[in-house]
Amino acid sequence: MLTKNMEADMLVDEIRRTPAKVLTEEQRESYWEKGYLLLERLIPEEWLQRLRAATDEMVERSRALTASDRVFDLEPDHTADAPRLRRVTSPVDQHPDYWAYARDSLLADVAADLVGPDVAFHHSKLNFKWARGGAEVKWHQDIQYWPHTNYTPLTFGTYLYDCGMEQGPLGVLPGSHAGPLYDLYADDGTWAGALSDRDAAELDTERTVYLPGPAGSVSIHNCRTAHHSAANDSPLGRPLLLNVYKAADALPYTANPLPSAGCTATSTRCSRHTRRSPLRRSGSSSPTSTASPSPTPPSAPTSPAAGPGSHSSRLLPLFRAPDPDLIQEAQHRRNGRSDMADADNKNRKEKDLLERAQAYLSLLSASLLSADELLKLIEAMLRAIH
Ligand SMILES: O=C(O)CCC(=O)C(=O)O
Repeated sequence: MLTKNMEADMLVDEIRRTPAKVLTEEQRESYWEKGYLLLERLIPEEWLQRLRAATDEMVERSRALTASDRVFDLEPDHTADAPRLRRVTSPVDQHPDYWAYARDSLLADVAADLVGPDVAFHHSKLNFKWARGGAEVKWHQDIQYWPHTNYTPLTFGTYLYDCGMEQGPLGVLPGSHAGPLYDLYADDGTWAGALSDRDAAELDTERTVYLPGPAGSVSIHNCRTAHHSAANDSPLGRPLLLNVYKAADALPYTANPLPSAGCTATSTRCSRHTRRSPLRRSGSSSPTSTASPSPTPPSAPTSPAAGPGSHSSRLLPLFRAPDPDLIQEAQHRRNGRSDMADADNKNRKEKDLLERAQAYLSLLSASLLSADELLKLIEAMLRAIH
């Protein structure tokens, strides 16, 4: 029987066979070993200027608000004159430059270096950590928020401005991605989204590595890596743009907590299957991008003759058997959501199921998933739901 570690090693061996496009071999070995990376000054000034301008627009828009809504999460003392934004949810839906960045910047290529050539976008958010009091983020792992069929999801944090130690940079625990999955529920069974104080006290936090960096630096952490960030008591804010990607065959067990209206669940950038699963904005009738297809590796199957299922021997090692821990997590989350009685939430759930069905079908038609794998996935989903 394959153990989880053997599966992870097989996955990494598989990815190693595709030469990296952006990272050095040392960098990707370091990510696989430690569960994080910091790429200083990765993002060119041109992108930073576009992202900063978009971010200024978000702050301007927030001035008109007196309470948080589904997009803008405000600190309690937010006012029109002195805005204090905590977070913009799914910024890719709020400004085209955030989506352009998620789609066309180097990030997806870096993701491909780490999780294999077929990469999908999952969600984004813009965390501000405003000057003088921007709040601490407690220790947590990400995968419990959005359980998937494997552990390839990874978060990229782009610093739009310089971020020193005083601004509350991300802090990660090296190697924790290979350690236990922690319970992010409070003792009374409610979702806390963070380790209990008891579990956090057991972490070897002396080993924490903080990831400050100049503007344009990008931190990357695996979805199992334990991480946190301290409060920002400095006079400078810390806008951090977070984009989550995953291997295209990592499929969600649960609804996306930050579903994006603007980009469909089929927003997949596949270097081996270039253009068969095009990037598409919902509502637009044609693919918006033929740009930045990654060079097709010499051994890659490019012929349309490669029909559904023909790549399953490549994909099988990546496609794990449903993980009992994650199924349990999915059940917890389903129970947590069962009291979402209002019609709005019901519609969102239905929309999400539809999007997922579309995503699975597009993976099937792009030959990223065999019919057998699709069946296994549906069975796993049904088990998680019932
Ligand atoms: O904004 C931060 O400092 C932390 C963000 C984070 O931990 C997360 O999004 O998972």
